[in-house]
Amino acid sequence: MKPLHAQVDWESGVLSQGVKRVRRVSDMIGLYHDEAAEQQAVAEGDPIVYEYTTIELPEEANHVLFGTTTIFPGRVGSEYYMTKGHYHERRDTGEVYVCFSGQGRLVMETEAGQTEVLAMFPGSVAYVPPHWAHRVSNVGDDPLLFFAAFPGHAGHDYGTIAQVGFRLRVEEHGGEVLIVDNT
Ligand code: M6P
Ligand code: ZN
Repeated sequence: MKPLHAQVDWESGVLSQGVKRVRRVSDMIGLYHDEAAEQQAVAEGDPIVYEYTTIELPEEANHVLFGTTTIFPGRVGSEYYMTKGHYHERRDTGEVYVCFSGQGRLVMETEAGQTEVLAMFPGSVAYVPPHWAHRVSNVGDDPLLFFAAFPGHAGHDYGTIAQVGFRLRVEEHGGEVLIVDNT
């Protein structure tokens, strides 16, 4: 294939030439801790939690997939708006995150039970090594925009997270960001 060129819209975070996907609270049922708050949010207009745009490329090991994500500010109960989060189907693949704007937390864990939380802020770069599940929460009052890149054959495994959940939750309590242990 030929090289390609795209552009990030700094306002919306949308990547030109990409395919945009929208995730609402109803797309994430069971992922937030507070089920009643989830149902209430869906009943009260089912807000958009995040959007992500990826440029469609071959899902092969020698390619690098990339895209941008915008997580809107908000909470379901005490829990900040977040991405679904996933392991890679191919566990031996990593990912790079570059934050453009906003304030977030990158929550990671391994199947062996290790956990890690890194702050995301404008200019922060985070590396998710192979074997770590990853999810991002927006802990600020503005949209959180970031760029991600990962090997083409990585694949997304949402099932493991849907079944067992993340060990850590990112919540607001008394105006503070709190990392709560689910286990
Ligand atoms: C980032 C990348 C993508 C991911 C997207 C949304 O852009 O990690 O691979 O699809 O965020 O996150 P999720 O797939 O967990 O909903
Ligand atoms: Zn990933």
